[in-house]
Amino acid sequence: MKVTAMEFQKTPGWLDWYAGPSKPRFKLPAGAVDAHCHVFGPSAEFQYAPERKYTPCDASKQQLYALRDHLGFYRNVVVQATCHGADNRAMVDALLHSGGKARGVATLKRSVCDAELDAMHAAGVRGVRFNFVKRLVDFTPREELIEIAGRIGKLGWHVVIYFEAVDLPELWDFFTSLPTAIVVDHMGTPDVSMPVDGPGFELFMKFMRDHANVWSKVSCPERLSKSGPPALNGEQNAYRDVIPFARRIVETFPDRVLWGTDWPHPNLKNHMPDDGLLVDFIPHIATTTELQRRLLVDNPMRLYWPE
Ligand code: 0GY
Repeated sequence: MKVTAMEFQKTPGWLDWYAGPSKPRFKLPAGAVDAHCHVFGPSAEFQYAPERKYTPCDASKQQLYALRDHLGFYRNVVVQATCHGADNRAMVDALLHSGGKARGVATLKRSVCDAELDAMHAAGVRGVRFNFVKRLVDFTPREELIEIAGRIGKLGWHVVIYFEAVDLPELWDFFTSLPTAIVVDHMGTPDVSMPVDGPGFELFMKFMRDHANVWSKVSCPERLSKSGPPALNGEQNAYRDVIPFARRIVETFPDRVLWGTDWPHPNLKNHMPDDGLLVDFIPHIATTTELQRRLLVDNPMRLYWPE
């Protein structure tokens, strides 16, 4: 009997990533790092996890690295996507084929053995992602996460956390008990229709202010914006409602911020961004060459390539 590869049907309404992105007008500093991006499959080689909450289109390492070169980045941090569960093979394969220009963030279960951790470290993994976004993952007991954080801390890795802003109060004690550096995805997903000095975002600012081990990715305007993309807004105003939030974080904590494209942009419902225009958003949130260099080069290098 002929064995055929499992075929995966994209989640209905899934938006494919944008082929043919524009060339950014903003010239990235030499050595810039795209510190948040993913690979999906390709599913014929790296199957999607049975427990996944969505089935994406494939987005390969070759396509990711072609985008890197097109946009003018030099390095990537490839973050394990939830559609692959704790099967990190696609992400690790991308690191191994990057010529040392990519590092990674894994998803782990407590069953992972030390030899697997060592192999991931050798491939370039430097962090583990704890995801609390309920539409993306099932619940993992806190004691399992604490155990994992203790183990990866010994390797010098950090914890990346992804959560919805409304859940920060409940997660606060857990987050602040973690022994490693902590990197928050997408600014803790603020509601950007609320004031930038309102209680919701003030709580996030306090989280960063009171805990010197907390970093933030000032990423995903396309996910957070309610005012919308360039086509709706005119290029100068693209994602304008996100600017005060990102700029406040960059200017208050210039040494603890990172930026990433989030390519291939999982789960966007309304529009798929042109990654070139996302790069052109950077000077709106990091307004000086000094801030841009820290955001795009110095900070990610300190965290992912400290050697
Ligand atoms: C992101 C955001 C999302 C998804 C994932 O791993 C993932 O599936 O990260 C999302 O749907 O908000 O950071 O890419």
